[in-house]
Amino acid sequence: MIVRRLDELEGTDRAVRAPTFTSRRFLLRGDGLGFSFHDTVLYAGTETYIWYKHHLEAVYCIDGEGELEDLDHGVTHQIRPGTFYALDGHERHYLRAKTDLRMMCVFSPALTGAEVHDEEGVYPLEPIESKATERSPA
Ligand code: 9YT
Repeated sequence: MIVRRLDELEGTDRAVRAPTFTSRRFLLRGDGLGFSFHDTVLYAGTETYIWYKHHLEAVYCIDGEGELEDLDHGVTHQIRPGTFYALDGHERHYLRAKTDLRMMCVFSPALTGAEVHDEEGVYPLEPIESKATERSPA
């Protein structure tokens, strides 16, 4: 059994920060479950372009307001707490956060934690060196 707490991930390489979001990885490929599990917060007022070419992802919003633009199908969905979406077609999409948007995410196959995120349509990530709630200047 694996038991982890969010505050234990802070300051480790499981907590990463990008210009538009921070992501805390509870499970990665090395944990051996076959999927990864992430607690991601997209920062208020930001837009993130994402294309997971090699992974499937399921996402559940637990806090905040935003929108998801599905570029492959030309549809925009509102996101609020309780909204779930699954990228079962590797859809290219934008995530826009009106407020801080907290999303619980599952990836299959599991992310290793060492992906080059440019290939996935997001910016390079860096380990968080202090608290996960701190942000770099926009
Ligand atoms: C909302 C969303 O797509 N989060 C993805 C997690 C992120 N790519 C990570 O952990 O690096």
